[in-house]
Amino acid sequence: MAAAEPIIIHYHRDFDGMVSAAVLARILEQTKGIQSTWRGVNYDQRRNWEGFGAGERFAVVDFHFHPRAEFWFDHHPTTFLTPDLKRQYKETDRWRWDPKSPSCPPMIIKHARERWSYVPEERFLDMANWSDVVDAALYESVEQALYGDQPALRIARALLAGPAPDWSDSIVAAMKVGTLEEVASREDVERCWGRASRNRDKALHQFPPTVQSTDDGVVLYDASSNKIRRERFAAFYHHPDSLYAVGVIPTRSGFHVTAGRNPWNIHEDGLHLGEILERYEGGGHRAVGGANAPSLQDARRIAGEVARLLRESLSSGAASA
Ligand SMILES: [Mn+2]
Repeated sequence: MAAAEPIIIHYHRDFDGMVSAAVLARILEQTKGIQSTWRGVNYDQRRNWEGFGAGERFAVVDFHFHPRAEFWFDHHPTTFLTPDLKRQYKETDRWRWDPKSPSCPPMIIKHARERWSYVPEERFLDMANWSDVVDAALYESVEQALYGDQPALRIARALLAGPAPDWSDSIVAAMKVGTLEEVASREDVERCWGRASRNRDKALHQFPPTVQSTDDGVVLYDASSNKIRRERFAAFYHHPDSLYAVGVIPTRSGFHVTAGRNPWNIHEDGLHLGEILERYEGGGHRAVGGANAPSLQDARRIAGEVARLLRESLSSGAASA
């Protein structure tokens, strides 16, 4: 009998997506004798999602549900692109969705344990734990998020300055066979990490002048200039006592308003940022929200309104307490 055709694992190109691909590739090989190759997916490929992977044998991890995927695992609440796709999903021996999982690799390992009698390797359990930290931003402190030196955090930062999109495929290959320490000490990872670290330092340095106000624990900033580098937690690094940050940032498709809760200074009755941003045709989760604006002027107005709303709610909460 001819060997079965290898399967292509399409993975979300970020730390937990890459670990997911490596873990699944190894598990399929070990438990089912299936060989695989892998490739990163990007959001543009959603446009013809129905035709995605036509004629190939494939799996999808940490990305949208696809009914033709032979194996599929995801934890994103927004995984189903249409109600019809949602109807086609049910948990099976080959598919699993767990929107409560902080990242994707732990659910793949759990599934393989329960359904395929898989006994996980220690290094994959380590990668799965770090995937939760990185994907759900469960860092101990803002200092760890920005300067954490553990192998997983070095790799995650290196990914921010990768040389080409398909570079991640070789990192997945390394994750499939090695430990985080081994992957982090690759020469190309070290080089990208160095570049990404310099970018971080520049971004942190450039942030303070973008701040417009910090009243009532809400940092409002305007980083719309494309000369400003962005670092996700800059506001909370410079303003550790703040509760929220709301800002304007440039994207490839125009200006974006982003709002985030300070993960290291959480107060009890936080507002739902995703719901607030829905009023501006955006969305998100409780702790992070965003919306695209038709113009820079609109983006600035929306950011100002969101900041005002947060401040009003915080100061009325304090008054009634
Ligand atoms: Mn991911």
